[in-house]
Amino acid sequence: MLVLFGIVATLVLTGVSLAAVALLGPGVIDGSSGPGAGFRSRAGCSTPALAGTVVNVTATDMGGPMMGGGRGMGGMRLSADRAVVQHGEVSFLVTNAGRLAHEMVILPLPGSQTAGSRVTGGDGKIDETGSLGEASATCASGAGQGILPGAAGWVTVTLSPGRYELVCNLPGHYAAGMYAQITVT
Ligand SMILES: [Cu+2]
Repeated sequence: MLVLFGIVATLVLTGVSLAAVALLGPGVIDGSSGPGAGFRSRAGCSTPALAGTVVNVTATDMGGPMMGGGRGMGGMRLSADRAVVQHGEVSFLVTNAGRLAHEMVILPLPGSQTAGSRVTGGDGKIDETGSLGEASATCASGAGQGILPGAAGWVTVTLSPGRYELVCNLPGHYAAGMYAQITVT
């Protein structure tokens, strides 16, 4: 009887814990600091017709309790739906499918440098010198305060043949894996 009671109690407690995680999880996540904190809007954006070749970029993150404090951030990705683009006018439509604010900055890759090899500074960011443009505004073109979760941002640039790196340069995000490489032919 005692054994049975113990099993039942364990099951009840487990159930309570899971329910607590399910209920409190999102609240804890949204209580974080940083760009987009407190915004839970999943409203999409009506994007305009974009000029030139359109590259769809998706920003994702795992969310979860690890994201606070800028430490232990993993599982963040920036992915493009094409790795090769013809030179000329190129539009990047960046959709934030994550739970944090993100952005996309276009940087040329010098020499044989590969994406993801830039050094992060003490502020958690990489050097953006030489940026050719960025999509970091919510439901708008160009630079802004970050693309909020569920929203999109976009930018149109003219690219010469070469290799480029798309990065999210919010603190810690590049080091957490937010970069993608594209080749312009
Ligand atoms: Cu990011």
